Amino acid sequence: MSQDLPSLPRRHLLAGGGAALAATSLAVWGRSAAAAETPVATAKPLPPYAGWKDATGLIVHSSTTVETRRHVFGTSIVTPAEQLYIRNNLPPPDAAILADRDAWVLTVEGVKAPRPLTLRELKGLGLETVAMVLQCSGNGRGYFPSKPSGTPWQVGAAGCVMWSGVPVRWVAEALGGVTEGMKFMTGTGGEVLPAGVDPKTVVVERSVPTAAMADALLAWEMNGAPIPLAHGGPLRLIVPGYTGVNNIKYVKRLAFTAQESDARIMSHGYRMSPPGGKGDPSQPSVQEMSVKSWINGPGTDGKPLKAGAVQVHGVAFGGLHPVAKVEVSLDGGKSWHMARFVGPDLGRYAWRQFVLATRLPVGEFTLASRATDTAGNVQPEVRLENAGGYNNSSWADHAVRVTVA
Ligand SMILES: Nc1nc2c(c(=O)[nH]1)N[C@H]1C(S)=C(S)[C@@H](COP(=O)(O)O)O[C@H]1N2
Ligand SMILES: [Mo]
Repeated sequence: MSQDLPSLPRRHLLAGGGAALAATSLAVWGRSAAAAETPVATAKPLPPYAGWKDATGLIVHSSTTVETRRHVFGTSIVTPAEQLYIRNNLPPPDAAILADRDAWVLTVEGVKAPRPLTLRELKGLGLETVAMVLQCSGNGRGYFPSKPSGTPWQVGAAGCVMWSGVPVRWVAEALGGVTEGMKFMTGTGGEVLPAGVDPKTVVVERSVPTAAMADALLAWEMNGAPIPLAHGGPLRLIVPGYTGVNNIKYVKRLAFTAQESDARIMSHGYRMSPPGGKGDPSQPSVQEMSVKSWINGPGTDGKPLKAGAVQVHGVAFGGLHPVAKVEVSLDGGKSWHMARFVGPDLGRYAWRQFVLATRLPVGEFTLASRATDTAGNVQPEVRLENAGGYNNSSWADHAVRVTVA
């Protein structure tokens, strides 16, 4: 079977060992780039700050990058904290910052009456909940044949999460409103920066257009519990519809600014650079998410799939626009069938679960899904090539090959 995996990233072969890898990947691989998962047996351990997570459901790429396994995504919309991916650009702060959560201080700038606010004060200013797809800009990078540097995420650098907190616009109002001429909302992470380097080159600081403020939250709760350190507790900026990096963890500063942040992660990071190129401020920034879907099962867990009735299921979301419909193909995109949405609609920023009830006879099938949003944007067949491996929404790359016995 290994000859069927020509484009498997070499690092996976080295990490897994040929035999173990072939055994676990028989049932699942993408069409244009192999999607074999790292075997559990050879997995790295979870980092201590995330030791409470469900190790068997996760691929640990490094101590700061942990991915949800495709077959582990459930069918009831919300991604449990134990299974949610982690991405830290810097080591997370010490857990001591959670000892007295309410004492956490956020400085707010670019408003008429700027002043620091404690989390305790923020809790008094408003309360809202939003269900939101949190997705790393590089989710799907593992399917780029060009093997861009960065974590080779497959589908699992994403989750649908419930966040509770105070709407940013109410915080701004409480401080006299946003100062005129401020075009951006800039959040700064509270990590301790390494000594001896220019802070601008390492700080996690991102700017989004102030329009994003309409639905943004300063959140202290995730899926019904205080936000764990791994996910940005005690306080996190939530910017629905925008890629993961804009959702600043351990947020210590919120500023309405005339210019985008000049931190390197903003000016050079997360740019749509031409293949072979490097990020620079003239290139488009990776910001709003675009319409995307993928199939999560059946047949993605490495176990043999029996012929007969199946419920082909997955997730679909639209970025700034809600998802309107999802089609499923059982033949690699030659023909498409309308899928049905499952379960409640948790709002425009949540993903929808979808299902196609069908029967699969003995054979090999390439299952694919293609979502369309309410603005008419259709998930593309082909990825937009770029040096960083960002924004992969190609339905072909996310297809899964299943063997029915
Ligand atoms: N302070 C801070 N916020 C951050 C990051 C970080 O390194 N530091 N990483 C960003 C990136 S790139 C992503 S994809 C998401 C990951 O969120 P999660 O680890 O809760 O899944 O957080 C974003 N917010
Ligand atoms: Mo990310």
